[in-house]
Amino acid sequence: MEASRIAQSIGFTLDRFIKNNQDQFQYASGELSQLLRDIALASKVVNREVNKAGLIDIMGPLGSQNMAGDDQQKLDVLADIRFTRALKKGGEVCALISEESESYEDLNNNGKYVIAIDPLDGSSNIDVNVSIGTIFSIYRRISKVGSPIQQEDILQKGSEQVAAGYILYGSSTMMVYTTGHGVNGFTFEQSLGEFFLSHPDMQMPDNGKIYSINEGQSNSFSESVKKYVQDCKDKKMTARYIGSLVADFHRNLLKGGIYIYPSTAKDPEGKLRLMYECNALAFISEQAGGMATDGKTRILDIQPTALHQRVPFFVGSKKMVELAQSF
Ligand code: AHM
Ligand code: MG
Repeated sequence: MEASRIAQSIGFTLDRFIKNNQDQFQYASGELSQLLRDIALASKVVNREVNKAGLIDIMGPLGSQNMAGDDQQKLDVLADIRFTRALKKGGEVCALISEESESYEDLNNNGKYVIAIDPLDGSSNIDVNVSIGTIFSIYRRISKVGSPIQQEDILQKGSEQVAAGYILYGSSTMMVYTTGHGVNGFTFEQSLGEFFLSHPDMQMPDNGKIYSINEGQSNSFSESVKKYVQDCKDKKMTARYIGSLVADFHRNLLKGGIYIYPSTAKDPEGKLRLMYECNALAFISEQAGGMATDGKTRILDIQPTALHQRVPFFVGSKKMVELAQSF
């Protein structure tokens, strides 16, 4: 959709926007649209839980079960349950890969899509009222609909994503997603219970002044990463690190910047997971004019070999990521 048409849609609800743009999907049968709506719905439920997170301890003594009879769970587990339930009910997804489960889950053999999700990322920030996020990647299954799931359906390269996005639970709640036709951001209006298009056709500045990396680990960075970070300091850039990937990425998407999680002594392959953390943000960054690499290879070109595979991650403004890679 051209920029002017998108600009005219500011204020559209997410539902209406998805519907109006359904013809962009290669296989426009409405299922991918429904899947995006299912994700948005589950995210509203999770948003509600996130917002009352601080009350759980206060309300805890009332009993260990909530009104639905569920045991009270940690928020990340709860978010996993909410998304899994919504996707199971929706029926469009045949297999679900989640940070919270060792193996993938078969949802519906007649579903056309595979989804990889980190239901609630930024675990260290959950209990301290700092922004957290949900990250998702959607693929079309390769095997025949109705047949059992195959390994090839599960371990697809990021370049095969048909849609990807994140939900940021921050000072406001936002959903940002792409279906390969640019990136659009929607802000949640709490009292109406709706996401509205607030950030049409998002573009990542080509260059920026922000670098985001956990410098506490710098002793174990490679020489090249150390040099790049020193270069950022020499150029008097600004360090910003929330420790919540979605929040750090979102800020850099809007303002221009680079996010780095390199290999360290503790995590030689980096800490972040290719399938449900890096691929989605790599797809979004490229769609917004940015770039994502593991230092050598384009993230979207990496063939996954395991569900929970980790990769070093450099993502953000194109010129900054190119420069980091050149080091
Ligand atoms: P998680 O999946 O356990 O939440 O870990 C992922 C998070 C990212 O959101 C964040 O960017 C990174 O871990 C922070 O790690 P560190 O505390 O090592 O800097
Ligand atoms: Mg995570």
